Amino acid sequence: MQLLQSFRLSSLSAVAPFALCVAVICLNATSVFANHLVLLEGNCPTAGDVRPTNVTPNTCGDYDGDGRIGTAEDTDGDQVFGTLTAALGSDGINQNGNVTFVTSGVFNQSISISSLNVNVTVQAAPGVEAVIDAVRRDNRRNADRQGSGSGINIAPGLGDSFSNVVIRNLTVRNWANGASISGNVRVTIENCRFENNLNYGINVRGRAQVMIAKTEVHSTGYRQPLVRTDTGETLVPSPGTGISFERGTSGSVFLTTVSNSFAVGIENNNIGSPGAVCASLVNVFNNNTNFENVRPTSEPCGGGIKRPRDFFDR
Ligand SMILES: [Ca+2]
Repeated sequence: MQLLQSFRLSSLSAVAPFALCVAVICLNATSVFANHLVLLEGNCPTAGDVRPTNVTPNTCGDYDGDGRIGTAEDTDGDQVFGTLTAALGSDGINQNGNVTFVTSGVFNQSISISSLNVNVTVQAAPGVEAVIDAVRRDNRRNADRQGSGSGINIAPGLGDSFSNVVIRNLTVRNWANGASISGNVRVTIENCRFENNLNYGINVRGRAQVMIAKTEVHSTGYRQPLVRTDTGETLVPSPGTGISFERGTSGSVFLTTVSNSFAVGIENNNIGSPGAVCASLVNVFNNNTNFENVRPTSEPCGGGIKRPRDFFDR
Protein backbone atom coordinates (compact mmCIF):
# COMPACT_ATOMS: atom_id res chain seq x y z
CA MET A 1 0.00 0.00 0.00
CA GLN A 2 2.83 2.34 0.94
CA LEU A 3 4.54 1.45 -2.31
CA LEU A 4 1.40 2.20 -4.30
CA GLN A 5 0.94 5.48 -2.49
CA SER A 6 4.49 6.53 -3.24
CA PHE A 7 3.99 5.55 -6.90
CA ARG A 8 0.82 7.59 -7.04
CA LEU A 9 2.60 10.70 -5.80
CA SER A 10 5.68 10.28 -7.94
CA SER A 11 3.66 9.28 -11.01
CA LEU A 12 1.54 12.40 -10.81
CA SER A 13 4.57 14.59 -11.28
CA ALA A 14 5.75 12.35 -14.14
CA VAL A 15 2.37 12.24 -15.84
CA ALA A 16 1.38 15.88 -15.30
CA PRO A 17 3.39 17.29 -18.24
CA PHE A 18 1.94 14.56 -20.44
CA ALA A 19 -1.60 15.33 -19.29
CA LEU A 20 -1.11 19.06 -19.93
CA CYS A 21 0.35 18.35 -23.35
CA VAL A 22 -2.51 16.00 -24.26
CA ALA A 23 -5.15 18.40 -22.95
CA VAL A 24 -3.78 21.33 -24.95
CA ILE A 25 -3.42 19.32 -28.14
CA CYS A 26 -6.92 17.87 -27.81
CA LEU A 27 -8.50 21.30 -27.84
CA ASN A 28 -7.90 21.08 -31.56
CA ALA A 29 -7.99 17.40 -32.50
CA THR A 30 -8.98 14.41 -30.38
CA SER A 31 -7.26 11.99 -32.76
CA VAL A 32 -3.85 13.31 -31.66
CA PHE A 33 -4.42 11.21 -28.52
CA ALA A 34 -2.90 8.39 -30.54
CA ASN A 35 0.73 7.60 -29.77
CA HIS A 36 0.39 9.14 -26.32
CA LEU A 37 0.07 7.75 -22.83
CA VAL A 38 -3.18 6.60 -21.28
CA LEU A 39 -3.63 5.17 -17.79
CA LEU A 40 -5.70 2.09 -16.96
CA GLU A 41 -7.35 1.79 -13.55
CA GLY A 42 -10.01 -0.24 -11.83
CA ASN A 43 -10.47 -3.52 -10.07
CA CYS A 44 -13.78 -4.36 -8.48
CA PRO A 45 -14.40 -8.09 -8.74
CA THR A 46 -18.06 -8.65 -8.02
CA ALA A 47 -20.36 -11.47 -9.00
CA GLY A 48 -22.37 -11.39 -12.22
CA ASP A 49 -21.79 -10.22 -15.75
CA VAL A 50 -22.61 -6.58 -15.03
CA ARG A 51 -19.46 -4.81 -13.89
CA PRO A 52 -19.79 -1.85 -11.52
CA THR A 53 -19.24 1.61 -13.01
CA ASN A 54 -20.03 4.06 -10.23
CA VAL A 55 -18.34 3.55 -6.87
CA THR A 56 -17.37 5.46 -3.76
CA PRO A 57 -14.43 7.65 -4.87
CA ASN A 58 -11.02 6.10 -4.33
CA THR A 59 -12.39 2.57 -3.88
CA CYS A 60 -12.40 -0.39 -6.30
CA GLY A 61 -9.26 0.82 -8.07
CA ASP A 62 -10.59 4.33 -8.72
CA TYR A 63 -7.15 5.83 -9.30
CA ASP A 64 -8.24 9.34 -10.26
CA GLY A 65 -10.86 9.56 -7.51
CA ASP A 66 -13.78 10.56 -9.74
CA GLY A 67 -16.04 7.70 -8.61
CA ARG A 68 -16.07 6.14 -12.08
CA ILE A 69 -14.53 2.79 -13.05
CA GLY A 70 -14.99 0.37 -15.95
CA THR A 71 -17.00 1.59 -18.91
CA ALA A 72 -17.99 4.80 -17.11
CA GLU A 73 -14.29 5.72 -16.89
CA ASP A 74 -13.87 4.89 -20.59
CA THR A 75 -16.31 7.57 -21.70
CA ASP A 76 -15.67 10.56 -19.40
CA GLY A 77 -13.21 12.24 -21.76
CA ASP A 78 -10.00 12.11 -19.73
CA GLN A 79 -6.85 10.10 -20.31
CA VAL A 80 -7.72 7.49 -17.67
CA PHE A 81 -9.55 4.39 -18.88
CA GLY A 82 -11.42 1.59 -17.14
CA THR A 83 -11.15 -1.28 -19.66
CA LEU A 84 -8.33 -2.66 -21.78
CA THR A 85 -10.51 -2.65 -24.89
CA ALA A 86 -11.17 1.09 -24.68
CA ALA A 87 -7.61 1.98 -23.64
CA LEU A 88 -6.26 0.24 -26.76
CA GLY A 89 -9.12 1.39 -29.02
CA SER A 90 -9.94 4.52 -31.00
CA ASP A 91 -10.89 6.56 -27.93
CA GLY A 92 -7.62 5.57 -26.23
CA ILE A 93 -4.24 5.07 -27.88
CA ASN A 94 -5.89 3.90 -31.11
CA GLN A 95 -3.50 0.93 -31.31
CA ASN A 96 -0.51 3.26 -31.25
CA GLY A 97 0.89 4.43 -27.91
CA ASN A 98 1.39 3.49 -24.27
CA VAL A 99 -1.12 1.91 -21.89
CA THR A 100 0.04 1.83 -18.26
CA PHE A 101 -1.85 -0.02 -15.50
CA VAL A 102 -1.83 2.22 -12.42
CA THR A 103 -3.89 0.09 -10.01
CA SER A 104 -3.20 -3.45 -8.88
CA GLY A 105 -5.80 -6.09 -9.50
CA VAL A 106 -7.18 -8.89 -11.63
CA PHE A 107 -8.27 -7.88 -15.11
CA ASN A 108 -10.41 -10.39 -17.02
CA GLN A 109 -9.80 -8.89 -20.46
CA SER A 110 -7.22 -9.77 -23.05
CA ILE A 111 -4.66 -7.48 -24.67
CA SER A 112 -5.32 -7.38 -28.42
CA ILE A 113 -3.04 -5.58 -30.88
CA SER A 114 -4.00 -6.05 -34.51
CA SER A 115 -2.71 -2.98 -36.38
CA LEU A 116 0.31 -2.94 -38.68
CA ASN A 117 2.99 -0.22 -38.57
CA VAL A 118 2.24 0.87 -35.00
CA ASN A 119 4.26 1.19 -31.81
CA VAL A 120 2.54 -0.08 -28.67
CA THR A 121 3.66 -0.49 -25.06
CA VAL A 122 1.42 -2.18 -22.48
CA GLN A 123 2.86 -2.24 -18.99
CA ALA A 124 2.15 -2.11 -15.28
CA ALA A 125 3.65 0.82 -13.41
CA PRO A 126 6.37 0.04 -10.84
CA GLY A 127 4.77 -1.40 -7.71
CA VAL A 128 1.53 -2.30 -9.51
CA GLU A 129 0.57 -5.99 -9.75
CA ALA A 130 -1.66 -6.36 -12.81
CA VAL A 131 -2.94 -9.88 -13.49
CA ILE A 132 -4.47 -10.64 -16.89
CA ASP A 133 -6.53 -13.64 -15.79
CA ALA A 134 -8.96 -15.79 -17.77
CA VAL A 135 -10.70 -16.88 -14.59
CA ARG A 136 -13.33 -14.74 -13.00
CA ARG A 137 -14.43 -15.92 -9.60
CA ASP A 138 -18.02 -16.55 -10.64
CA ASN A 139 -17.13 -17.84 -14.10
CA ARG A 140 -14.35 -20.33 -13.43
CA ARG A 141 -14.89 -22.72 -16.32
CA ASN A 142 -15.65 -20.28 -19.09
CA ALA A 143 -14.98 -21.54 -22.60
CA ASP A 144 -14.38 -18.17 -24.24
CA ARG A 145 -11.24 -17.21 -22.36
CA GLN A 146 -9.92 -20.50 -21.02
CA GLY A 147 -11.01 -22.63 -23.96
CA SER A 148 -9.65 -20.71 -26.94
CA GLY A 149 -8.56 -17.23 -25.88
CA SER A 150 -5.11 -15.67 -25.53
CA GLY A 151 -4.25 -13.32 -22.68
CA ILE A 152 -2.06 -11.37 -25.08
CA ASN A 153 -2.91 -11.58 -28.79
CA ILE A 154 -0.55 -9.70 -31.11
CA ALA A 155 -1.47 -10.28 -34.76
CA PRO A 156 -0.91 -7.28 -37.05
CA GLY A 157 -0.88 -9.41 -40.18
CA LEU A 158 1.62 -9.33 -43.03
CA GLY A 159 2.68 -6.33 -45.10
CA ASP A 160 5.60 -4.09 -46.01
CA SER A 161 6.13 -2.75 -42.51
CA PHE A 162 6.49 -4.01 -38.95
CA SER A 163 4.70 -3.20 -35.74
CA ASN A 164 6.76 -2.82 -32.58
CA VAL A 165 5.27 -3.97 -29.28
CA VAL A 166 6.59 -3.94 -25.70
CA ILE A 167 4.87 -5.97 -22.95
CA ARG A 168 6.31 -5.23 -19.51
CA ASN A 169 5.64 -6.20 -15.90
CA LEU A 170 2.40 -8.19 -16.32
CA THR A 171 1.15 -11.57 -15.06
CA VAL A 172 -0.90 -13.68 -17.50
CA ARG A 173 -2.78 -16.70 -16.13
CA ASN A 174 -5.22 -19.45 -17.09
CA TRP A 175 -5.77 -18.72 -20.79
CA ALA A 176 -5.66 -21.24 -23.63
CA ASN A 177 -2.48 -19.36 -24.66
CA GLY A 178 -0.64 -16.86 -22.48
CA ALA A 179 0.69 -14.87 -25.43
CA SER A 180 -0.01 -15.58 -29.10
CA ILE A 181 2.21 -13.58 -31.46
CA SER A 182 2.14 -13.66 -35.27
CA GLY A 183 2.61 -11.53 -38.36
CA ASN A 184 5.11 -8.77 -39.09
CA VAL A 185 5.93 -7.73 -35.57
CA ARG A 186 8.90 -7.14 -33.31
CA VAL A 187 8.02 -7.82 -29.68
CA THR A 188 9.80 -7.34 -26.36
CA ILE A 189 8.44 -9.24 -23.36
CA GLU A 190 10.17 -8.07 -20.21
CA ASN A 191 9.70 -8.87 -16.55
CA CYS A 192 6.46 -10.82 -17.06
CA ARG A 193 5.02 -14.03 -15.58
CA PHE A 194 3.00 -16.63 -17.49
CA GLU A 195 1.39 -19.25 -15.28
CA ASN A 196 -1.00 -22.17 -15.80
CA ASN A 197 -1.86 -21.42 -19.42
CA LEU A 198 -3.12 -24.50 -21.28
CA ASN A 199 -1.50 -24.84 -24.73
CA TYR A 200 1.39 -22.36 -24.73
CA GLY A 201 2.92 -19.88 -22.33
CA ILE A 202 4.27 -17.88 -25.28
CA ASN A 203 3.64 -18.97 -28.90
CA VAL A 204 5.56 -17.13 -31.67
CA ARG A 205 4.41 -17.64 -35.26
CA GLY A 206 4.47 -16.02 -38.71
CA ARG A 207 7.41 -13.64 -39.20
CA ALA A 208 7.52 -12.45 -35.60
CA GLN A 209 10.80 -11.52 -33.96
CA VAL A 210 10.53 -11.78 -30.19
CA MET A 211 12.91 -10.96 -27.34
CA ILE A 212 11.97 -12.41 -23.95
CA ALA A 213 13.94 -11.19 -20.92
CA LYS A 214 13.69 -11.55 -17.15
CA THR A 215 10.45 -13.50 -17.50
CA GLU A 216 9.00 -16.61 -15.83
CA VAL A 217 6.89 -19.26 -17.58
CA HIS A 218 5.51 -21.84 -15.17
CA SER A 219 3.23 -24.88 -15.28
CA THR A 220 2.09 -24.57 -18.89
CA GLY A 221 -0.47 -27.32 -19.58
CA TYR A 222 -1.28 -27.73 -15.91
CA ARG A 223 -4.35 -26.28 -14.30
CA GLN A 224 -7.60 -27.61 -12.93
CA PRO A 225 -9.48 -29.69 -15.53
CA LEU A 226 -11.50 -27.46 -17.82
CA VAL A 227 -14.90 -28.65 -18.96
CA ARG A 228 -16.54 -26.42 -21.54
CA THR A 229 -19.88 -25.20 -20.31
CA ASP A 230 -21.34 -25.27 -23.83
CA THR A 231 -20.24 -28.73 -25.05
CA GLY A 232 -19.18 -30.59 -21.93
CA GLU A 233 -15.81 -31.32 -23.61
CA THR A 234 -12.82 -31.73 -21.31
CA LEU A 235 -9.87 -29.77 -22.69
CA VAL A 236 -6.36 -31.18 -22.54
CA PRO A 237 -3.10 -29.34 -23.24
CA SER A 238 -2.19 -29.15 -26.93
CA PRO A 239 0.72 -29.31 -26.61
CA GLY A 240 1.49 -27.64 -23.25
CA THR A 241 4.80 -25.95 -24.20
CA GLY A 242 6.32 -23.06 -22.27
CA ILE A 243 7.90 -21.00 -25.08
CA SER A 244 7.57 -21.99 -28.76
CA PHE A 245 9.11 -20.37 -31.83
CA GLU A 246 7.46 -21.66 -34.99
CA ARG A 247 9.07 -21.89 -38.43
CA GLY A 248 9.91 -18.49 -39.92
CA THR A 249 10.30 -16.72 -36.58
CA SER A 250 13.36 -15.74 -34.58
CA GLY A 251 14.14 -14.54 -31.11
CA SER A 252 16.17 -14.57 -27.95
CA VAL A 253 15.36 -15.73 -24.44
CA PHE A 254 17.52 -14.16 -21.74
CA LEU A 255 17.63 -14.48 -17.95
CA THR A 256 14.33 -16.37 -18.03
CA THR A 257 12.96 -19.38 -16.11
CA VAL A 258 10.74 -22.05 -17.68
CA SER A 259 9.49 -24.81 -15.38
CA ASN A 260 7.00 -27.66 -15.15
CA SER A 261 5.72 -27.58 -18.73
CA PHE A 262 3.50 -30.49 -19.81
CA ALA A 263 5.50 -30.72 -23.08
CA VAL A 264 8.66 -28.73 -24.02
CA GLY A 265 10.23 -25.89 -22.04
CA ILE A 266 11.72 -23.88 -24.92
CA GLU A 267 11.36 -25.09 -28.52
CA ASN A 268 12.54 -23.82 -31.90
CA ASN A 269 10.66 -25.28 -34.87
CA ASN A 270 13.03 -23.77 -37.43
CA ILE A 271 14.31 -27.23 -38.26
CA GLY A 272 17.98 -27.13 -39.21
CA SER A 273 18.37 -23.58 -37.90
CA PRO A 274 19.10 -23.80 -34.19
CA GLY A 275 20.62 -20.31 -34.42
CA ALA A 276 17.23 -18.74 -35.06
CA VAL A 277 16.59 -18.81 -31.32
CA CYS A 278 19.18 -17.80 -28.74
CA ALA A 279 18.66 -18.96 -25.15
CA SER A 280 21.17 -17.25 -22.87
CA LEU A 281 21.39 -17.68 -19.10
CA VAL A 282 18.04 -19.47 -18.94
CA ASN A 283 16.89 -21.68 -16.07
CA VAL A 284 14.77 -24.71 -16.95
CA PHE A 285 13.37 -27.30 -14.58
CA ASN A 286 11.12 -30.30 -14.80
CA ASN A 287 9.68 -29.70 -18.25
CA ASN A 288 8.82 -32.93 -20.10
CA THR A 289 11.65 -31.92 -22.47
CA ASN A 290 13.62 -28.87 -21.45
CA PHE A 291 14.95 -27.85 -24.89
CA GLU A 292 13.96 -28.77 -28.44
CA ASN A 293 16.33 -27.55 -31.23
CA VAL A 294 17.70 -24.93 -28.83
CA ARG A 295 21.28 -24.78 -27.61
CA PRO A 296 21.40 -22.94 -24.31
CA THR A 297 24.43 -20.78 -23.65
CA SER A 298 25.90 -18.59 -20.95
CA GLU A 299 27.14 -16.17 -23.61
CA PRO A 300 25.05 -13.09 -24.43
CA CYS A 301 22.88 -13.24 -27.53
CA GLY A 302 23.89 -11.03 -30.40
CA GLY A 303 27.14 -12.58 -31.56
CA GLY A 304 30.58 -12.22 -30.10
CA ILE A 305 29.80 -9.84 -27.26
CA LYS A 306 31.81 -10.84 -24.21
CA ARG A 307 30.08 -10.63 -20.88
CA PRO A 308 31.59 -8.27 -18.30
CA ARG A 309 34.23 -9.90 -16.14
CA ASP A 310 32.25 -9.21 -12.99
CA PHE A 311 28.89 -10.49 -14.35
CA PHE A 312 28.73 -13.48 -12.00
CA ASP A 313 30.32 -11.68 -9.05
CA ARG A 314 27.34 -9.44 -8.32
CA1 LIG B 1 -11.95 6.72 -11.97
